[in-house]
Amino acid sequence: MKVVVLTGAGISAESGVPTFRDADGLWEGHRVEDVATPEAYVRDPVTVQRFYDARRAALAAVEPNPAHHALARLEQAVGDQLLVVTQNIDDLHERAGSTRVLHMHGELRSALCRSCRGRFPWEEDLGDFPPCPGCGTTELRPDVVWFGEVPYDLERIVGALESADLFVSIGTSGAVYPAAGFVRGARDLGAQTLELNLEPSQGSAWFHESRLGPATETVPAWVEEMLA
Ligand code: BV8
Repeated sequence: MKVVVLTGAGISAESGVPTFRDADGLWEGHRVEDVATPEAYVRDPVTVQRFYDARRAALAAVEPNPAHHALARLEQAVGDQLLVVTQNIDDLHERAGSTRVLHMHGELRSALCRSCRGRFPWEEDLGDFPPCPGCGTTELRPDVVWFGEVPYDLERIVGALESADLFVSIGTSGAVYPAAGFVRGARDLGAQTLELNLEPSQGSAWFHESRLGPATETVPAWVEEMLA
């Protein structure tokens, strides 16, 4: 049974990582277009760097939750039959022990050089524009995929969706493409589709089954079923 799991901000919500649209649609107080587009970076690199420096530093204050740990347990049991594709830029899947994880929207703990396109593991701030370890220029930016940019690993993801028997979506609103289109693709290619979310997502109609509730309850319960 080949399983592809797509995760979004909802799986990290109970760890204390804010999800995306707070009450008035602001992203931690910023309009998305002011912090998560290449244009925003060119317009005001300092604000964008500070936004991601704050999110990178906040990783130290959060821990993986039972949903992350359950997926790591499932990988332990089924190995390369499982692939986790995450829209999240936090490192909680890996800290829970998952190794087969694709960060299609990038990672906070990585820096991308706008000059040499090198990608480097990164723990510290970028707001002081440190020199690139590869080419020495001060062109390092957060290694995240901004709106209008092409997500990472799309070929591997599409390949996995093509051979998936089961597609499971956890903690995502289904608002952002191409991730929001994966359920239709998987279903059209013959996979069973299951949604584990706090509330119905924009793509709920495409799932064979939707289980509503907090991820720390629904994900361990689903994994126990898979391992039974
Ligand atoms: C691209 C990184 C070309 C940065 C992010 C088709 C139609 C319309 C528009 C488009 C389209 N195709 C492309 C677009 C444009 C755009 C897009 O989709 N716009 C939207 C807004 C309409 N897409 C792009 O620009 C993409 N690039 O298309 O390039 C291309 C594409 C393919 C091939 C060639 C070329 C790039 C998009 C990536 C942008 N970067 N993140 C950063 O993080 O700072 S997106 C970011 O927002 C996240 O990564 C994630 O993807 C999205 C947020 O969504 P969620 O994770 O779902 O979070 P959200 O808060 O919305 O929802 C949380 C859910 O969890 C809720 O449902 C809630 O109920 C649930 N929940 C909450 N708590 C819990 C819970 N569930 C369980 N338990 C809980 N406790």
